[in-house]
Amino acid sequence: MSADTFRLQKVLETFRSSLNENKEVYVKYYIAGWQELVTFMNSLGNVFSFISKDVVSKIQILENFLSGESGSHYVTIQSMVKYELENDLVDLTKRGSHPESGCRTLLRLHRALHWLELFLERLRTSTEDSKTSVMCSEAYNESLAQHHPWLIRKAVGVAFCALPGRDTFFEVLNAGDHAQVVALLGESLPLIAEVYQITEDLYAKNNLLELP
Ligand code: 1PX
Repeated sequence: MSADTFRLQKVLETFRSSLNENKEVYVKYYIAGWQELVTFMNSLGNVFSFISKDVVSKIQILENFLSGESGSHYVTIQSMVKYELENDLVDLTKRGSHPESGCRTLLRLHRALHWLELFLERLRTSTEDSKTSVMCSEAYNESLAQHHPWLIRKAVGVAFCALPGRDTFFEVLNAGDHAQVVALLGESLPLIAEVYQITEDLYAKNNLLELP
């Protein structure tokens, strides 16, 4: 199997590696998890490329910080938030001199992680007649949609209609038969939920949940 073949297992592993014993989240593995999901989305077809382009550009922004001269401050989400806030590197109320801070960029991925959690939980508990497009859009309406303008919501709705059916979807997840995928999802979801919750609490504590 080539290195760029998507496997659900790899997503799980990267999110697992992203948490250290102090419950800090490593930016490097967090974005590696997203990179894996982008590979998956690309395999679903061109309708999704406007979504993966946006994710790729956000991964790139964070990677640039990580490999830049202040890179040591960007090792964990916790150190990034502390560093950017202490040095006034975040536009807090409207976009100004720091339109692409690490904090606001990661917040977009963080909100999308919530969508992923809700969607995968639906997939895990779905039955034969469940529709992926319905599961996706329900999860979307409960999470990301609240942060997207009308035009994006429309475009996303169109993309959802192009999703493969449940059986094919299970197959492209590339993690064995249905029962194995369901088991792996059961294992992955608490991890994803934990990474999400730690980030959510950190952002809430610092009043960063509505960054422009
Ligand atoms: C285990 C496999 C499950 C499926 C994995 C698929 C991963 C999907 C990841 C979607 C990530 C979307 C990130 C969106 C970030 C965002 O909100 N960006 C917007 C705001 O950014 P800005 O810099 O302007 O403040 C931006 O405007 C968004 C543009 C593109 C639309 C994003 C739509 C997200 C829909 C989520 C559902 C994806 C369905 C994938 C099919 C499985």
